[in-house]
Amino acid sequence: MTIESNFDGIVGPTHNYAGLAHGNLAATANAGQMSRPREAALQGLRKAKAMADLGLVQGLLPPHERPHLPTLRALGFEGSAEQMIVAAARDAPGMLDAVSSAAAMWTANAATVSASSDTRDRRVHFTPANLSSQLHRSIEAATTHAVLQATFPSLRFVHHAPLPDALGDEGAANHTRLGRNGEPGVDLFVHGDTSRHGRFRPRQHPDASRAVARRHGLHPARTLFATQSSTAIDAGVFHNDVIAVGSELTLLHHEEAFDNTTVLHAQLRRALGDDLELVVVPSAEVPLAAAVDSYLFNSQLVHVGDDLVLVAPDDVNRVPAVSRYLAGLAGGPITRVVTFDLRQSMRNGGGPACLRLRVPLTNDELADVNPRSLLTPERFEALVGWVERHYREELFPSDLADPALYDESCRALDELTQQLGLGSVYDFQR
Ligand code: SUG
Repeated sequence: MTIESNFDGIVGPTHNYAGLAHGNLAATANAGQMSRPREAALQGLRKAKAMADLGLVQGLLPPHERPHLPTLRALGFEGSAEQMIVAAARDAPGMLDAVSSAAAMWTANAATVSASSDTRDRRVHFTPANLSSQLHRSIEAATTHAVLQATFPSLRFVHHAPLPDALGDEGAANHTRLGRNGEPGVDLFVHGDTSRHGRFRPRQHPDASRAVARRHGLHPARTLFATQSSTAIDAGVFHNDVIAVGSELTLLHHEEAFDNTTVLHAQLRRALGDDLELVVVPSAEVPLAAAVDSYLFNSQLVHVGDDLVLVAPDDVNRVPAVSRYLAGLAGGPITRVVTFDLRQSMRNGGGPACLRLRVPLTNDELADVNPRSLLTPERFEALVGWVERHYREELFPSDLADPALYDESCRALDELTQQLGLGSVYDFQR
C-alpha cells in the first residue's frame, strides 16, 4: 500500500530577503529586510520533527551550495571564489543575489513525483522542476536532480532530466494526487494561461504539465489538467499550492482558484466518485487577498488516525476572516488544525506546504530510501546542533557580498552531506 511521505527542505545558511520572486507578494514586500538564517532553519526542522512525531514518514532534503559559483563563472566572473564574489557584488549585485538565494528550501518546487501505483512501469517517477521562470530558481534543477538520485537510489525509482527551459515547470506545487489509499490515484496538474498577460506572468506552462504526465506514464483517464484563474495569479497566487491543497479524498480550494471550477468538479467526481469531499472556501468569507496574506491554503493536509489534520502557518490566526473560517470547520472533513511559526520562510512566500515534497511510497520503496535522509529524534538533535554551529543569526542582503559566507556555507554543507550520507552532490565537492 502506498503512503505519503514528506521530504522537507532544510533552510540554507544564506536565507535572505533580496525580493527576487516574481508574483510573490510576501517576498517583494520584505525585500531588503534582515533575515535570521539560524531561526529559519530551526523553524523548518521543528515543523518537520512535529510531523514525524505525529507518526508520519518524514524525510529531509539538503540546501544547495550558495552562492553558486558555477553560475557566476557562466556569467563571466573569473578567479577565486573571493574575487568572483567581490566583483559580482560590485558590478552585478542582482546576479549575486540570484546565485545566493536559499530558495531550494521550498521543496514543493523541487520536482513532480508520481506514485508507483499510478505509473505504467510501476516505479516511482521524479522530474526535477526546471524552475525556468526566474534565474535564482533555475539554478536549482541540476543539484536537485543529484540530491534526489542520492536520496532515492534504487531501481524502484526513475529519475528523469528536467524539462527544456522553454516550458516552465515549477514541480509539485502545481500537482496534487487524490484517491483512496492503496488504489491508483488521480493526478491533478494545474497550469497558468500562458496566452494571457496580466499583472504577473504565470509560471507553469501547460505543455510542461502534460510532458511530465506523459514521461511518468500516468494513465490518461486518471490524469486531469486545470487552469489557474488569472485573477488568482494577479492576486499573488504564483503557485497553485497557495490556493488549493488536496489529500486522498479531500480537495480544499478557494472559490477563485481555477478557471472553470464546474468542469473540474465534474471531472473529479467522475474519476473519484461521491466519496470525494470538495471543500470550497467562498470569496465572501475569505477574500483572495486574505487567503494570500494568511497562506491558509499553503497548508499540509495529513491523515493521523481518524483525523484529517490541516497543518497551517500560524499567520492564519492573524487574519480575522481566516481564523473565523477555521473556527467554523466542524462537521466537515478537516477535524483538526495545527499551526507552526514559519515566519522566516513565510516572509519569502513559503509556508508549510512549500517546504515539503510529497513522495508516495510503498513499504518496499521506503526501505530503499537513503536511511539517513529520514528524520529520527536523534537526527533532529544532530541537525539542531549542526545549525547552531554553522548558521549566522542575522543576514542582510548586503552581507551576501561577504566572501566568508561562501566558506561558512560550504563547510556546513560538506558536514551535512556526511551526516545525511548523501555522497558528493555539490559542485564544490567534485
Ligand atoms: O518561488 N520565493 C519562492 C517561494 C516558493 C514557495 N513555494 C511554493 N509555493 N510551493 C518563489 O517565489 C523568494 C526568494 C528570494 O527573494 O531570495 C522566493 O524565491
